[in-house]
Amino acid sequence: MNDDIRQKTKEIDEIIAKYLPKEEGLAATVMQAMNYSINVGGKRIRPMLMMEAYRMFADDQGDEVLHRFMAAIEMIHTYSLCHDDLPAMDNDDMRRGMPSTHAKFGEAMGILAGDALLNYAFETAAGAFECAGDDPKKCRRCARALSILAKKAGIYGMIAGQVADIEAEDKDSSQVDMDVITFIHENKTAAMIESSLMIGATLAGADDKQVASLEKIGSDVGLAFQIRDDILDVTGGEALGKPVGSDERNGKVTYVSLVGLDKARQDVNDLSESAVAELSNLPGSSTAGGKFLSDLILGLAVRNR
Ligand code: GRG
Repeated sequence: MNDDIRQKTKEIDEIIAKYLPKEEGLAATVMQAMNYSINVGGKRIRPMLMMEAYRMFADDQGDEVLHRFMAAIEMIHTYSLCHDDLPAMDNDDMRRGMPSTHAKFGEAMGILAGDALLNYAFETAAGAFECAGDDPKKCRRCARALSILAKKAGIYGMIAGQVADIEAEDKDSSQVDMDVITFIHENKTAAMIESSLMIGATLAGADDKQVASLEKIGSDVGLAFQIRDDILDVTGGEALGKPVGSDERNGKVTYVSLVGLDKARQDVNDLSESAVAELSNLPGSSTAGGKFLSDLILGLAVRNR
């Protein structure tokens, strides 16, 4: 990790920490489980993409409105990991190199912590309207951002991808072709990455065409990110936090099992280059935010964790 990324990650951790619940009262256990699952680590890619997309289109560094959405997207991402690790889903006891939430707090609390993170994400994001005050332009941007957040995490986004992924596990492997795998990746993984970039730009006042362009960039980056994840499952990576080769052991059809390692690596490269090319057409691509984003996209293509 380079110093720039380390510094940004620290900045994001401090922003997220402002919005985490206090562990108090009779429901303190669920708050402990929420905070545990967020604080146990994570690369903070989604809030990082959001922050830099904002900075590409705005003159300022972003205020509480942006910060609330950054915290919200990480809460939704963390909820999805909490639930994905549950016995009914992937049944993983380890996440980010530590016991997963249900392994540490029990299954019921693992379910509730995920539910609570999803709900608290929207509670946190809705608080942005208070910060926008009477400014109609800011309120309109908040409303658009909230709608992107809800849609991309829901049945036309991440949940759709998870449903298709779970159903694919019970299918004969011959029925799981590239169309199915692409649908899963586009929704389970890319939707939240698209949402991060789109929300950052929306809050900064980007127009519809620019936001659509960021959606396309997010789609390419998201697909590349997931293919890289599948590659790392085969080749191993530094501090992956989960056993290597789990997809193959579980008989899972993945991008790599369909096209092979070499083509998968090439596709990660092509998708990342295409995202950077699209980014370079946007105003703001030569700002600090724009440059950071293109470096980040190229860095994610070769990530080892
Ligand atoms: C339960 C609705 C629901 C969805 C679960 C996100 C997800 C969908 C499942 C997790 C498993 C997985 C491999 C998802 C693909 C996206 C992905 C690679 C997530 C991991 O994201 P990172 O690498 O995680 O950003 P960190 O730990 O760095 O935050």
